[in-house]
Amino acid sequence: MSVSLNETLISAETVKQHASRESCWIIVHGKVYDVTNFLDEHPGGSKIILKYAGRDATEAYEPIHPPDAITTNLPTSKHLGAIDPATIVAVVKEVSEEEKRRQALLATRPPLDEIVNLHDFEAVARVVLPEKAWAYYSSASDDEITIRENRLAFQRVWFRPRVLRNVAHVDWSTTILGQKSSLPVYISATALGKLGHPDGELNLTRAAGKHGVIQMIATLASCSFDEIIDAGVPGQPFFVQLYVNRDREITKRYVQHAEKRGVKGLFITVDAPQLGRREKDMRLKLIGDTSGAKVQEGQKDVPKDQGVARAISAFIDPSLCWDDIPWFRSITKMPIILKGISTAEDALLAYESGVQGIVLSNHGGRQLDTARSALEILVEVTEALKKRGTTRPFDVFVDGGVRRASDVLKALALGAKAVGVGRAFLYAFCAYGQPGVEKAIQIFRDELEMNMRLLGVRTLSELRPEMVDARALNVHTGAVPEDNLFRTTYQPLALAKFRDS
Ligand code: PPY
Repeated sequence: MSVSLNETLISAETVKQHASRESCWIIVHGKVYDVTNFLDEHPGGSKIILKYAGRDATEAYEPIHPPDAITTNLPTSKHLGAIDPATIVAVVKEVSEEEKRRQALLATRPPLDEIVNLHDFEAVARVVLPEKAWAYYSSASDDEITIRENRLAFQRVWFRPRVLRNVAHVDWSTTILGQKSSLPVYISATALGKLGHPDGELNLTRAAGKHGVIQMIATLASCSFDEIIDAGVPGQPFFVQLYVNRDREITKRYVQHAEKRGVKGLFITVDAPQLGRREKDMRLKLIGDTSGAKVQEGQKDVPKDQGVARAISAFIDPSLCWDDIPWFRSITKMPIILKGISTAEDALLAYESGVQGIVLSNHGGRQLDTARSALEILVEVTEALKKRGTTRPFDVFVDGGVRRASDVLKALALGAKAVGVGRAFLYAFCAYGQPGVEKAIQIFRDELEMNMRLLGVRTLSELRPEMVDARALNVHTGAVPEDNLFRTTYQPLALAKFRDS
């Protein structure tokens, strides 16, 4: 905690006297803020702030806000000063039973060199993550059909390998939006990284910088945008994912700041005008709330069963539409990519709108349930774009369910430029920090090398649609061998629970 010379010092006792809806002060990172007028504006609702009224809220604040969220959202007149260090009574924190259990599990996790595939990270993360973090990260919408289909779709595509092609040397490097990438894979945006690891998204940044992989920074990352960029090595390329704010000035500032800091691509999320209902997340929030103290009756607040994500998504603008694209073009020169396209019709509209590319995505199965997999959409999009005839560069990316280099090669053979991987990298750092992410990158390399040799391609440009048989892709029935690793990590949805009597 740093206190500057001319800063007002406020005693802990004084802060404690402002512990109500009428006057609500909180401490975050050693600074005292008056959040009384902000209570009803807080995207997560007032209740959670009131729980920390008159005391230090840093621990609750940290995982779900970038460090500068409070300073940028509160007028400076509400920045009251620094907490007087002499008045802080050391709080001996009781380690919760869950935390003790977690620490014990972390100590017995498999050593990193026993991790051989990306499913392993998920299996470890599921055990060592705090319950809320696992619920938030792993959940998908409604019956979670799409999240499972995302995996299954890859298994409905079969390889048609070529042989005797001298594959002594294979090279899987590529360029993505003009940026060199050591893999045809980029790290896709996932939010709230500090729920799962104290360093949050910086684990991704450091590993990506070391291994020449591109990271897409999430609007709702736990680490601030600048913290992430500053953690990069000189010249490290980044993309940024954008949730469009109802207040377009905020969006404009964010986008232009990203461009100024050298970000190489703007990925606008277009599949989330409202956040999907993720029941694992919602249920846990419900249980948590009923055991907590009733802070305030009858207050204007977010419904208590919304889950972590829905609670903080109110700022996202549901009125975003095709007519807005020229405005985005007018505020930035970064390539614009629309993330969350699900049909050939919209792919063509995107092309006509002048953007530089699209991500075929169902948001990791977290938005419209029973939406199709990106791979299935890819086939119709590639065909539609070919039929139309494109006369300028227009890149098609896919994401969702990628766990193997073979998945990546199938997508590239069917016309994708590169593939986004979100959860697998997230689970890698939740389980093992930065070394986990590095290991995940290494696994992609090893699998790419083997699969490219066995498929008979030396460079990614040698991949052809004829190298896969995708005829079964849009057949949504039929038996296929079971993916046992995925099946054992997949946590089935839970039904309503009786209260303990
Ligand atoms: C998601 O959870 O799917 C996200 O895209 C991130 C997010 C987190 C919180 C609110 C809205 C979106």
